[in-house]
Amino acid sequence: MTLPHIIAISGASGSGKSLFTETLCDELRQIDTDVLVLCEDHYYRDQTHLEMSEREKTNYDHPNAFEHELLAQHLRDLKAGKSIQYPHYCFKTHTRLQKLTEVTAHRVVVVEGILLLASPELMPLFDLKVYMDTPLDICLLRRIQRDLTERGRTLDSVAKQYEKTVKPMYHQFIQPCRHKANIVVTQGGKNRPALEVIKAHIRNTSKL
Ligand code: UZR
Ligand code: MG
Repeated sequence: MTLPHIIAISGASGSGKSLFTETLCDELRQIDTDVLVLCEDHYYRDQTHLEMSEREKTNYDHPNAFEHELLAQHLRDLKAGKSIQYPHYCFKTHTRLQKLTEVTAHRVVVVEGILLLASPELMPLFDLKVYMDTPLDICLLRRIQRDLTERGRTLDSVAKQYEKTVKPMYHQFIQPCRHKANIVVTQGGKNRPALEVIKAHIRNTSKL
């Protein structure tokens, strides 16, 4: 069994991580590359034991909000050729869903999330680290659009969360990890040359 090549796509909320990941993986599949996508968001800690008012106080932009130890275990399992069962998270209730999804080991695993490069346990597991470097005002506009339509938020709640945690934690934890990336991508998910460079790298190094 060939070990999977594990790629981290990190950057601020709204920086274009998901679009970049989706485009990259669609195109890899078109050239018959067996690729699995994992989202750091799925690994937010479960909070069913807390009241809703308590859950709303959690700092979701801090590394401690994630069960990085479980994600690290899953990546180690995939590297060992084992299947994993990853959790799912509900942004409306701030809790984990009952469902688990079982996936088998793939040749390429792409993990996307805001704080992947801030975890000392995860860092050694990544074969390639990508940082999406998108101006914060663009990230905020995207986040407003998405959170209102997909995550059941109001403009007022997005604005408050942004001031309270999203922006300060970006400066404290996300942006300082930029230098740990092998590749820094500007202009978001539609940066064609960046996609081509990463695809070529994957073809050359993952023994496909
Ligand atoms: P992405 N987040 C929530 O708003 N609620 C939750 O229950 C869990 C996470 C937000 C989180 C972070 N922060 O900025 C964002 N806040 O989800 C990360 N505040 O997700 O990378 O998909 O934007
Ligand atoms: Mg996303």
